[in-house]
Amino acid sequence: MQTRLKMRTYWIREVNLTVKIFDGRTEVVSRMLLEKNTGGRLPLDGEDLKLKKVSLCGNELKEGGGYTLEKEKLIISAEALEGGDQEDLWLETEVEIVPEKNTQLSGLYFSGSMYCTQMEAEGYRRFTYHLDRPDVMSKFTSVRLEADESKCPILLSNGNRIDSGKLEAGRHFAVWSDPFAKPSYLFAVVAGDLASIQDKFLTKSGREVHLEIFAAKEDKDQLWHAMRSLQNSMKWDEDRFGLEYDLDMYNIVAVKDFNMGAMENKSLNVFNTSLTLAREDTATDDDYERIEGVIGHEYFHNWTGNRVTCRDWFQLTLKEGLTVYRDQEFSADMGSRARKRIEDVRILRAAQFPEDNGPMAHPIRPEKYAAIDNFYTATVYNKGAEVIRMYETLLGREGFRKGMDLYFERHDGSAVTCDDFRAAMQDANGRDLTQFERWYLQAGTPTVKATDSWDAETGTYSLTLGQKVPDTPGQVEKLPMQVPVRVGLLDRESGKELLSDTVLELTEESKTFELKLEEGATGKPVPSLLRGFSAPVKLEYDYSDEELSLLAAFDTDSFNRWESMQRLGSKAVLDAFAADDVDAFQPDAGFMDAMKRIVQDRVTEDLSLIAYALILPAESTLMQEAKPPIDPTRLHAARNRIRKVIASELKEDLQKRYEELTPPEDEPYVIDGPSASKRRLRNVLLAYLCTSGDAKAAELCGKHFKRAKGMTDKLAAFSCLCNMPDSEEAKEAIEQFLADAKGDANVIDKWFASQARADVDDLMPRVKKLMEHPEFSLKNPNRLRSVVSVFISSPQFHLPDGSGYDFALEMIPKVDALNPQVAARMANGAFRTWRLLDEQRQKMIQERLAKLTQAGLSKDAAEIVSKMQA
Ligand code: HT7
Ligand code: ZN
Repeated sequence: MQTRLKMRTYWIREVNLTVKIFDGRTEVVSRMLLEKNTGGRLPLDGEDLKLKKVSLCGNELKEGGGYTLEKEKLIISAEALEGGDQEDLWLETEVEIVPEKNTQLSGLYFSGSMYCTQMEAEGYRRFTYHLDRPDVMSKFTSVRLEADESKCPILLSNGNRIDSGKLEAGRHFAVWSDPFAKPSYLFAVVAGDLASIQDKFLTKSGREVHLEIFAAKEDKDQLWHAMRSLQNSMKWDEDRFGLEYDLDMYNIVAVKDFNMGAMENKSLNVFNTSLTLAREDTATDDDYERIEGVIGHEYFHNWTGNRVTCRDWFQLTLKEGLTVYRDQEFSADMGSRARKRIEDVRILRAAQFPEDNGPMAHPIRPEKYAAIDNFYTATVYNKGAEVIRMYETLLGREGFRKGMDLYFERHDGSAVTCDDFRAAMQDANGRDLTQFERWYLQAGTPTVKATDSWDAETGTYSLTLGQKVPDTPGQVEKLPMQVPVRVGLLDRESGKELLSDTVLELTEESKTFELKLEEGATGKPVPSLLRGFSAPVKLEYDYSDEELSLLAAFDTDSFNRWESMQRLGSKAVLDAFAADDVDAFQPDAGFMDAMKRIVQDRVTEDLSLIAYALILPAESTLMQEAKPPIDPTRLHAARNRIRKVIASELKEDLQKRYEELTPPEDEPYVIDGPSASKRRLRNVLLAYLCTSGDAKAAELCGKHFKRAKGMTDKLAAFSCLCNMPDSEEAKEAIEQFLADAKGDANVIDKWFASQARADVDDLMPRVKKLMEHPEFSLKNPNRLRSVVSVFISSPQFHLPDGSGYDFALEMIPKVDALNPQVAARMANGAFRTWRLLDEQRQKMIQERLAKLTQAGLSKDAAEIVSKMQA
């Protein structure tokens, strides 16, 4: 268990590598220039390495005479290190590894047409011996790659290619040199038979950067969206933060086997193909947007992560929270800011709030970990981004920029902490941000409770805000946070704004603010609270349905217009959930009227905002709002019931709007924001029109499927058809979709995922059948996620017979034997909400967790299973 930093005895200032790739084995020779820090013995990290030779300043060391081997450590003795008289201390190690057998996808591994690396967080130690920690920054002056030229014509690493040439026996080499010192986690190698597209970017100071994106040959025509996204990211970072690219070359490689989304290795990003490849018939509008965002994210890391990196992995949010914030801002500027904010908060609520409220709850700067890979979480990333956003809310956009400038001025080229970032924000703005540190220290989603009063005589509106940070495993009795609460006030009758955007700063447990209206009011104003979701908290205020309807219609804050509809929707579902007969439940007329107004809204230009207003809160979000113990099957039925009532009572309006949005057959398919929003709304309407699951619904869906010109519409119809699997239309579509995929892995993943999340009672046997399909594989994380992880987050996973839980019990050890990182995520996804469930399900899960404890799991999976039980 890591809880604090260990002292370093030496630094590694320079690295020269020779990597010789052969079929079935790879030799890695690492020459490291050491610099004494405290002195003493030098423990180097290494995992699954076959050690061939160790030498120091040209003299071979022997085991027991110069070095010892311990579990996952090569220890160079203090005597050997201090015994010589050379000025430069060059340590050389020679190891052999087998990338072809590396199913963990950490270190150097083989994936289809290429060898590639994934070093973050601790993969470099699976490649060669090293001080594998982010504060050890070294110049990789010479990285020589050798391989068979016909199998691996492309040889890539970080920085610039400084030499290349032919060798004997059909082999060739390339030598790369990176002028920037970097930690080992940013090192990368790619070798394979790849195709590429090329373009360039001229930086603001006139540097011409060669841009190249590589992929398997058959995917070459799906790379242009990634290229445009990269160019847009480079321009945006210059415009918004004054940050310019610093090398002459920027390469991206798309790989099909990858544990996460992408990796920001210096000048050689490696991407999951699912976040790189896009063509209108293979990728949805959401995919296009995600790709743009992640290309931006990895590019932005060049400054926030690479030029300024983390002192240790506890500081992970320093680079990840900040970079997510930056990619969110980039996407907001490229598309619609209002829509992006809603999307980001939807993700936060669906993925991070459950984490904060479950056994894995941790502060954005975790206090301890067994496997750091388990802490690449929604808390570190998404809540971390919200924390960065609060600096901006508190300091203003200009103040935030001043803080960023000072941060780079102070820390460029070093490995620092979250405190250093906070200090830069504080010092650049002359503000005391001491209390703000609590956002880094305390886990759990704070609750902010608002109450108010109105003095009609003096026209004074008083708002009292109280906060509470909940207890979380291992953390109790927390201190008040510094919470920026953005508010406005609306007139109760006309909906007119009486007080425009004002940021209140809540620093105590409770405080009353007296707000001065900008205009006369007809009665007690209606507060619009936490505008733009100005802090990652749960806001409690006793809104009436009428007040929510008023906000939904008139609030000038687009986020709170959406939020009001979410509150109404949530209330409707939870009322149905509590009703004696869920299937006969009738929601309030006020809610139905508000829904009707939204469907009939012909004024709002951004159709995505209408689409999102019509979508009820996700089940994982509702799970956080319902009172435990919760029967998830009943919650699912309650949400479905409300959807069905909307569909039947508003049928004509839904149908009319759907038809209005149906494009003429000859209309060309365009990929841009307004067209995507149009499709989004039309597809939300389609899903409502299909809730009945009857023959008419199947017919409509079948038609939508056949007429679809791009993947967005095709997948929307396909997903609905998977909910009616016995219809002829569905059977036909299931065959057609797979045939149309023509072997494209991303499309086949969609085919699997839509079926694995279908809303059908017999989902479990269907999923097992899907796993017998020849295209299914346990080894490819995307494919595995598209079936197993998707099923595990479906309501059917919780069927009362426990078959879903048995399935997880069977799958987790199987996957763990191949890929611990993926297995750990699976275990987390399966069981993290178990304490919210009813007694019977809790008991069933406890039994499975106890069995998993005995299953000899990896460090990654074992940490999750043990936390679940704590
Ligand atoms: N910084 C990257 C993290 C990452 C990663 C972490 C653990 C295991 C595999 C991984 N692949 C990528 C991605 C990012 O946040 O930019
Ligand atoms: Zn990142």
